[in-house]
Amino acid sequence: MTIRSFAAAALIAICAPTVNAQQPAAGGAFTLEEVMIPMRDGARLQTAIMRPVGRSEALPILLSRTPYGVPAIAPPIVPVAWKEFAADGYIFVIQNLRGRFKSEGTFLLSSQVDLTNTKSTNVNETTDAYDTIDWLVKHVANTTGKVGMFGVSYDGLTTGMTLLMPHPALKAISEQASPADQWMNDDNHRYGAARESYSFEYSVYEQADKFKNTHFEFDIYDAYDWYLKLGPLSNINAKYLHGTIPAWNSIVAHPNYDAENKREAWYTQIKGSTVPNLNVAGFWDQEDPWGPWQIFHQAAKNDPDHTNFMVAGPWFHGSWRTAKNDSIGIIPLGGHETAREYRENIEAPFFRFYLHGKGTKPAWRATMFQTGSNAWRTYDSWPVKSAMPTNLYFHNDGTLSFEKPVASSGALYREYVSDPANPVPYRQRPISPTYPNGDWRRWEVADQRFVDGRPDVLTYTSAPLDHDITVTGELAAKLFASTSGTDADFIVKLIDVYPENAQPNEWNADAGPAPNAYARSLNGYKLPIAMEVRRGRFNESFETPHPLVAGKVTEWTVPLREHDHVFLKGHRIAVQVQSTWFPVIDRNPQKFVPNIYEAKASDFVKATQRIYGSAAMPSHIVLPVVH
Ligand code: PG9
Repeated sequence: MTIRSFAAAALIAICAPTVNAQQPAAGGAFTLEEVMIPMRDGARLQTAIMRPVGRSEALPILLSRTPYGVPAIAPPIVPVAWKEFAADGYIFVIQNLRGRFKSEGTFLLSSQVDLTNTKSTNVNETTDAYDTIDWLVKHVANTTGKVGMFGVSYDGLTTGMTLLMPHPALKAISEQASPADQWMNDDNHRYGAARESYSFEYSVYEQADKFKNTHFEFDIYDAYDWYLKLGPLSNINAKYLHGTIPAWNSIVAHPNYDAENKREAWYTQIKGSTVPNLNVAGFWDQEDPWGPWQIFHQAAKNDPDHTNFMVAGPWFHGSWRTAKNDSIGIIPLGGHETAREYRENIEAPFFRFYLHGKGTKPAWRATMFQTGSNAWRTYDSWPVKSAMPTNLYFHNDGTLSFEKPVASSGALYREYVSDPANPVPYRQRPISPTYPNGDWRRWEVADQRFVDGRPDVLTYTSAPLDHDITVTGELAAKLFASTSGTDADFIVKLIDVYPENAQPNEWNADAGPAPNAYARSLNGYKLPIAMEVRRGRFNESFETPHPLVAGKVTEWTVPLREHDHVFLKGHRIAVQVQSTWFPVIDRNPQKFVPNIYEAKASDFVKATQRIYGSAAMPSHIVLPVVH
């Protein structure tokens, strides 16, 4: 979650303690009025209405709906995340979702919408948004009657879900990092593999206490150790939650892609681009990197007026709402302040056009901040037609190249032993809790050298590139792999390896590096471009898990999402393959059990994993290369 919304984060930070009702600003930037807006079932939702001081003309409304809390006092200054909106002028409205803080009703932490049920008791985030907009245009004075919605993550989800039944006054939305299907990807799972640390800690964060965001208290400093000591995932309820957190109970009650999980995949009900929508995704989003693309693609199926847009950039979860975002971790972005540039040149003009009727409609279908080249690119179609799927092959000597392996008498595979008792950490230890914000938000840009040399991580590395390789579109890995067990995970990471001399050493050679300076260099940096896990039990079917046949080589597809990156001349490309990614992904017992969430400690066993790189079984990455 982290920078999930300016509403909860930036605004709450600057608008300290509790005030209700009318709050005239004392020289501040906004006035704030708190109202309780009634929904169709009678529940009333706590809503803060903030009007810019000194703007007497009728203004459109920009609404956000959040589970994280609304500001209690008027913002004294224009928050960074709203700065580019200020000149145009909007009435900002932020609402707590039902069941959160003072909002009445029950917070289900659910994306289910049944549009066939029209009873007034059938309420969900789509109907609550509809009812809120209806109330706002009827009751808020001096508006233009036009409403926009935007928000990051949960606030992006509540924004995106308006596509299913938009109120006529809703003229434009921007869903940003919205989850689309929590079993298939995004916060809680990756193709059915549980995101153990995130989904547990987030469920507690949002459902332990209606009136606050709760941090689970770890009694061991390194979360890696805490989760390892925990043992099987069933111990979360057995030892800590005791069935008190509904969202967690629901996750463990539905391990497969069953009807309940499919109902949560709300985006499949999108019939087309019903409201102009600016979808926003981060290439290094540690929570919801996948949802915005699915929403974009689903709406694109029926978009005759071309009102469905995609933007992506070098961002972690919501970092396009920070002041600059001029680097990702220590990787500079060519002097671009990508967050400010996005808001100034894309987001503000988008809402200006649809809500103020000024400026022009975007002429493009997709805009990306392409990394490597560090440049904004616009595309009139996405996927980009000129991108050619190109295979990058694994070789058994540990190299990676565009040449397919040829038949030889050499080894057909490389192998390693995966031990659930000693899982590969997903980031450098000690691992901080997800909340409050520690290193969590940046872990996907961390230098992957931290696992080099582990006997349970295979690395393949190319020669230095003799020309730039531009990769624009959807990536995937195809593995030919076997396991000695009857279930297995494979994690694939595609990595951009910086040259050893990427930047001059910062220190005086005689004096030696300053404390911690050595790790702050780009020299030899292994930047992950794409990473994903697949769980073998779901290779044949997401609905019904099947055991793998021990020793049998099968083809695995590991989707690696959509990207826009240039591997520069002189860099190398690397791939890492491993079978644990802990504790962000729960451990696979490696022995087939009907339900991993009910596995016992004794079910977790070592397994030997083989990755083939032969002429007949050529494991590879598929890159969408643009020439
Ligand atoms: N990633 C968070 C989330 C969104 C929707 C559902 C569950 C979790 C968030 O940052 O809001």
